[in-house]
Amino acid sequence: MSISFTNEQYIEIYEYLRYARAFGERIIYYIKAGKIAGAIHSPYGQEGVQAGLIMAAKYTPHKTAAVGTHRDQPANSKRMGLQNFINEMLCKQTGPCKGLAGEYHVMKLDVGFLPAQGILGGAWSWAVGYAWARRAQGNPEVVIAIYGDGATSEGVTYEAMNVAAIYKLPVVFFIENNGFAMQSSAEKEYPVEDLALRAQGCGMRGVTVDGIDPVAVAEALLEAIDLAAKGQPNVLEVKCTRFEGHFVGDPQGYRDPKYREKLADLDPVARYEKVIKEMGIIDDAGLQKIAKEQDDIMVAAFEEGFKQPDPTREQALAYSAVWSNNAGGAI
Ligand SMILES: Cc1ncc(C[n+]2csc(CCOP(=O)(O)OP(=O)(O)O)c2C)c(N)n1
Repeated sequence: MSISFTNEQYIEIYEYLRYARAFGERIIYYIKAGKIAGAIHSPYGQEGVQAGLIMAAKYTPHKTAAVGTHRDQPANSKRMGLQNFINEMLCKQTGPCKGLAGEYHVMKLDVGFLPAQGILGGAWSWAVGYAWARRAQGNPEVVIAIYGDGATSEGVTYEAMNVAAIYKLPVVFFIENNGFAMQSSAEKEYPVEDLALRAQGCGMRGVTVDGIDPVAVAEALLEAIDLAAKGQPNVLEVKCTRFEGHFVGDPQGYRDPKYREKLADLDPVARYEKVIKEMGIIDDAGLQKIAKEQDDIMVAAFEEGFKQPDPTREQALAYSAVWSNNAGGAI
């Protein structure tokens, strides 16, 4: 499948980069301002991946579902609606899971958003089960199963890949490799250069692309979705850099602080700004306008979220509702 984006789409990609940047920055800001409690994980620095995910999910001709991670707030929120996502993230009654799931376990099945899994690795198995079920129902959907590099070290991920390969299920195993699993660096996590190599053991195609480049991510994912829809599940690894700690407030004692000196070169937003300016399709004023618009959208959504009602005591204690149709909607 060959893809060529229009100039409008190149600008749209920039909007998603800025949306993702604003999300990451505002998570950090609101936690530091004492407005959000809990260890939230910022996608800061991984905007190239997020923008690519958003583009591919929007422009693929195939129906998709997805499972995301604790760091994919931008892509997850685009699928389920920003206000919905933020309301759930803030554990408000008006979230898709009525504030009981929070951002980690949120699901919204009517838009194909499968629940994320607190136990790393688990959601790849239910992504495969979901792909199987939807195909058996005569309504196939390609599941974009997103995972961090750390999660790929869990055994269940290989069982899931193996089952998908044997039964030719429409799944893209999407590895968002930011070089760290909490405090463990890539060298301590796995002995291979690219995690896409892990596909070989299941006879699948495995591809690695530069996750700093949103166009590369979008193109590779569009192709991966297409293959999966044709019964060829596959692995797509996107390499990026985690700019901040594992969670907001992580002091990162395990990381040489000098890594920050390299971040300017690894910044997906700055790099893409250069690209589209050189293409002559936008100037500095245009870039600033989009950056402000996206930040305004984010601030408005958070401020609206803060005003939402908390769950009542009865609602908060209704544990079984988390797994019922009342929480995320039935298919
Ligand atoms: C089976 C299991 N082990 C450990 C944890 C604790 N834990 C939560 S997130 C995380 C790191 C995940 O790293 P990665 O998958 O690379 O995603 P990232 O946080 O870098 O985006 C760990 C170890 C867990 N949730 N489940």
